[in-house]
Amino acid sequence: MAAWIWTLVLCVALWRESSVHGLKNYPRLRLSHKELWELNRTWVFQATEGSLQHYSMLLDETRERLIIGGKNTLYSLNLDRVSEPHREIHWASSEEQVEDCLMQGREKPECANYVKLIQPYNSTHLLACGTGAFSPMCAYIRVSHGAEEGVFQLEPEYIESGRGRSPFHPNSPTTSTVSRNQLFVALYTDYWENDAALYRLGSHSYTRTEVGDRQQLNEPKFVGSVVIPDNDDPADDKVYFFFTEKVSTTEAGNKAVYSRVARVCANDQGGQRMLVNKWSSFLKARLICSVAGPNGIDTHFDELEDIFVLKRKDEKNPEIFGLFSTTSAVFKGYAVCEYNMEEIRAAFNGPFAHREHTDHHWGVYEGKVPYPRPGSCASKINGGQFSSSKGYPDEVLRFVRSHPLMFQPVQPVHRRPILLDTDGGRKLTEIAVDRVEAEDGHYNVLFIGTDDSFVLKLITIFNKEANTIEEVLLEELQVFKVPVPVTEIIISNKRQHLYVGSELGVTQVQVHQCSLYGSACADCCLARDPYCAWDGHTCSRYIPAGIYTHKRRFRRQDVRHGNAVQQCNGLQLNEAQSISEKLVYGVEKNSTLLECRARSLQALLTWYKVKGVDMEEIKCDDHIIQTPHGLLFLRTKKSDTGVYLCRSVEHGFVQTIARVTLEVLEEDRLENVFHRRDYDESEGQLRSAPCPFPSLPSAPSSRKLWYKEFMQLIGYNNFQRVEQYCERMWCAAERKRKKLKGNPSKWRYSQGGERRGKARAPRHTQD
Ligand SMILES: *[C@@H]1O[C@H](CO)[C@@H](O)[C@H](O)[C@H]1NC(C)=O
Ligand SMILES: *[C@@H]1O[C@H](CO)[C@@H](O)[C@H](O)[C@H]1NC(C)=O
Ligand SMILES: CC(=O)N[C@H]1CO[C@H](CO)[C@@H](O)[C@@H]1O
Repeated sequence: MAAWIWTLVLCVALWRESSVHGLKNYPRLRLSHKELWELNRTWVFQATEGSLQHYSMLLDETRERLIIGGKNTLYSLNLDRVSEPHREIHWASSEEQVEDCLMQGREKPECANYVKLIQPYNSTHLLACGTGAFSPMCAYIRVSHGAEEGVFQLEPEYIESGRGRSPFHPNSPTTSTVSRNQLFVALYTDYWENDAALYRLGSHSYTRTEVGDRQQLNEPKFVGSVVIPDNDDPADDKVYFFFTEKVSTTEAGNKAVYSRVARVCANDQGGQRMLVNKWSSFLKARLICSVAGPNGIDTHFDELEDIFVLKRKDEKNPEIFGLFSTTSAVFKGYAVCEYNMEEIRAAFNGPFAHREHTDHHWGVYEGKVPYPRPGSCASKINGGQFSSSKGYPDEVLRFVRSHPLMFQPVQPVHRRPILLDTDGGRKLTEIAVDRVEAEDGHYNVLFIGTDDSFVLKLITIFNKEANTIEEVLLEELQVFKVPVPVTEIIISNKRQHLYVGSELGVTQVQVHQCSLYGSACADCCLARDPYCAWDGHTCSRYIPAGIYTHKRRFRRQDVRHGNAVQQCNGLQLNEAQSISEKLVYGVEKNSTLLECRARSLQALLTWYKVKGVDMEEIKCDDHIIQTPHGLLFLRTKKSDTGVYLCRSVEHGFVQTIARVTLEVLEEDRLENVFHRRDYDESEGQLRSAPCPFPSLPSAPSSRKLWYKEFMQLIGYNNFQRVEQYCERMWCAAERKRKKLKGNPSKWRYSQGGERRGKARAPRHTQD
């Protein structure tokens, strides 16, 4: 048997294997970078090589720019099209700085200015801070203001030291946020990376964590930060920092890390006599993300990889999503946990943790808690008797210093992850979330970045009765051409675009493309994409009722169940037009492929042979096998002649997607025709396809005769079909064979990613 068939068989085996345990996590659609490109769904900004290692990004929606700080460079990209000409600022360290850096024994690539922080500063300027070749520095960048356009300039006379705002080391974890003209930064402030600190930087004052206080921060890896109001009094605004840190041996095994949320008052000025310029409100709690194991032992996901704060109309209550991984050496897995502010506040309002000695266990602090309660802010709501934390009694300051940890951890919504990935394959790196209003409620659409250039788009559905969480993997988008870790995902709700960063550049990708699911009602419903609904003609962006109320009754969508049978019953009008009809010629004793592919990778395909008014399901055996590309007859028999139906089943919805008529040509009748073929002895294959003779540059003219004979055999009135047949069968098979030989796994990857044209649209049948 020809080599390509064996490869195919092998691939089918692999494909089946993977679908056994992976079906749940199988994306419905998988789009390669090329496909995204061809669909006009993506635009790419390609940075000069290496310039986007350890970069920072700022979405500036008012000026419609995406600002990126890379190595020695700042970029300003057009938010509408990141691929359009951009503006650039070169901002490198001075020669002396680089020399000093090299003298200290640092490597050449480290001795550059990596921009680690970009934040809005005032109405005309941004603040940018970089490592400055191990000599942190900050600069002010003038940007457009009002009607001005295209301004992007560094103010050379205002370069200042960046200590406390940028770390020294390029890959040192840093996070920052801005609120009411104050900058909050979490970073390592020194050359040796010993001093981890949370900073508040106002115009004339600062507050920070105590130097070397391991109770507050113990070798933290900073992940995120956000300012969240507690109530309508701005004096009660709190800053939340998310990080992982080491925990002492008694708290949990040796070398363990925990994920934390720490909180301070945004207006914390520190104490007057004690805790001068130190937080008087620093508290922290553990973030739990775990699954219950069979024997009551939970599996904890303790390493926080990324955090996303989903803002809502109610600014006080955003939803918080954490992407976690395990720290275990044996078991690698990822989980997404969702937290609400109620639970986070409950932990901070709950009991304080206490222990007598560092090698004792943590217990509840049961003594008297001083007033005002440690961790509360100097505000009207707290009695208004302190205008600033400087007025706090010493005993409050003493208490907060000795009891920074809350006893209760923060539990996730539903008390378990909303998403689990224990496949052990690719790494998950980033998360962004969009809240989408659909016909049957609100959905949080998760975008998760991987270490191999993909963004997974999915929703999770909680079933209250069954107490289960269903993951619906809608799309898998390859946002970069070559495998590279996704290191940033920024979402613009306004534009409905994602900006995905990696060291190669930034890809802009539309969050939805409803037309891709197909134009039929069933296609649209089965997609279960909350962004999309069937509008009576096509699958399009769902616009919630109230905006275009008159349109509403045409909308069909069922995100929760994907019940196309119920939603689309009686709506499939021109079904005969939409089913793909094909005539295929097979040669007796040779292989023949009847092509059929569902757009959805989650659909199950079944083949039937039409027998009069009935039809019979095809059972695969050593003669016929079902491949991801279609039905393959290994040795076509005369009796295989007939009409075949390819049907897909998804969510109980059955539709015929292809109808293929197979005609088998007898071998001996062809004998004469084929005796002049080019034959490749080693492979038992035709070296060149017999079909498009005129287009084959190497085809000798004698072949024309050959073609004629073939045409005679098949009949001239079938000319068009024969041409199609030739094109598809011979040439495609030849091409495929070459491709398969080269890289079978690549081929497997593209399965289903190849979309079909308008030819296929479903017939609606109900079983
Ligand atoms: C993409 O855009 C190009 C140029 O605007 C257009 O010619 C092409 O048809 C578009 N492709 C799709 C799939 O919309
Ligand atoms: C913003 O800050 C920069 C740098 O300090 C300063 O030069 C500029 O005047 C400020 N702009 C406004 C409007 O205050
Ligand atoms: C027409 C054609 O392709 N015939 C081939 C059928 O398969 C046998 C065995 O592989 C070949 O020898 C024929 O050339």
